[in-house]
Amino acid sequence: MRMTLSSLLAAAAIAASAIIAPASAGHRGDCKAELSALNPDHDGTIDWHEARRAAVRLFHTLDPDHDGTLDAAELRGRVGILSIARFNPDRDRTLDKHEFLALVKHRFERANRDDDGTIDCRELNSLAGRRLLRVLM
Ligand SMILES: [Ca+2]
Ligand SMILES: [Ca+2]
Ligand SMILES: [Ca+2]
Repeated sequence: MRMTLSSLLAAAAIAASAIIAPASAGHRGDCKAELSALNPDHDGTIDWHEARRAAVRLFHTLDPDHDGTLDAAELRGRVGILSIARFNPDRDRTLDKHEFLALVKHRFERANRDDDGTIDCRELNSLAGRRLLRVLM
């Protein structure tokens, strides 16, 4: 039995797809870009007022059909289906602005380890901080 050209090409394609690009290293230790985008008063930390404003802006960016809700497709890569279910008390499979902000607030509080009301660079670089960032920008 001999391999056809197409089966060789298929095998090559499978081999190529197995090579996974290295995940981006992120901005470890340096959050200048995030802080300058999210922190208009330049005090080096993000307070809830600043986070909420960024979240509202993101909500409108992610909602191109302007129906006032975000579905799983619009939230892809930012909010998983389990989180959507958890912050969706009306069970309509979408998050309206009020529900979305409740989720953002929850992530903000998780990221704010020292409970001082603001997120500093170190907190932003934590796992909880990266999760917060995904719903801010
Ligand atoms: Ca600030
Ligand atoms: Ca809902
Ligand atoms: Ca803090």
